[in-house]
Amino acid sequence: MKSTLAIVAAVSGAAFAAADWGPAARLPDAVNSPYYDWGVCATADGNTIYFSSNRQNPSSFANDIYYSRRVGSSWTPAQKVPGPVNSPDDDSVPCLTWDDRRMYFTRGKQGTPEGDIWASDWTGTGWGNPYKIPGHVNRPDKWEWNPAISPDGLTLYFNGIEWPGNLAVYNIWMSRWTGSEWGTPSFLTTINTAAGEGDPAPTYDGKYLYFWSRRAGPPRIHRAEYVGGKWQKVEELGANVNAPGYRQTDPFVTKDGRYLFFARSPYTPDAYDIYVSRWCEPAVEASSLGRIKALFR
Ligand SMILES: [Ca+2]
Ligand SMILES: [Ca+2]
Ligand SMILES: [Ca+2]
Repeated sequence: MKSTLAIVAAVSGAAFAAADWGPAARLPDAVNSPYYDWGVCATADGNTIYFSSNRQNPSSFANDIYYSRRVGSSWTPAQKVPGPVNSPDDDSVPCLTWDDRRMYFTRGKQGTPEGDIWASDWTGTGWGNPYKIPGHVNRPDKWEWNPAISPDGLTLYFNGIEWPGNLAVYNIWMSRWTGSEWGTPSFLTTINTAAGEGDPAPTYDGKYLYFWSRRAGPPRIHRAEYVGGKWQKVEELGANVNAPGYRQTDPFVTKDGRYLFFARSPYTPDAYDIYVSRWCEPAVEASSLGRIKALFR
């Protein structure tokens, strides 16, 4: 990843590395199972994660939504979200609004062309009865997958799977809240390719949209920058996140921007686990810092 700092370093000859995502750690077995564990997001304080897993239905793709809490340096054993969020169908890929008050997720019947984005509101004591989101996002004949919500709660990003207009099976779409419903989705032309893109995740500062792309082979995590009113300047994350020989999907950056959760699976067996990486600032030498400040004056 190139950054302004890296360019400055090259110019000034200072000895430090660019800011980047650090080496990724697999979350412990309290969270991960031998089956699919993926579709991860976190609460605003970064201390509770929600994710989907098919550990109770490993022969099918009927996932449920689980949560785990960080306590110090460990994580509590993952538990299924109690109440009506989980059903006998596939309940997957949750995301939260940035005030933690609403959960969006995908619910669908395996073996049918039908999967939709649902929402559940926090009642103060638990997650309430889920409902299909109103408006023009959910098609009756296709799956809508992996919702993600903008910081203001008014833009919904998602995968339209095999949607008319796609360049690949998976591509990223967005819809804006009109005041009463989700408006007609638009295709993210500046990001999508014929290789396929998925699992959009905007950062809270509004600067980046993380997602996976197959543009360089197997799914790897990329990010686009919001410049001039468009998502563009797509770059692939480095090898700390995109490990050679693995697939990387389901990125989520915590509200404070310090942690990147994502899912990683070997090519075979196909069994995703959840990982986390921390944003690392370079160790800047005091003398170098003086030169950098001089360059920015
Ligand atoms: Ca389920
Ligand atoms: Ca649908
Ligand atoms: Ca797993």
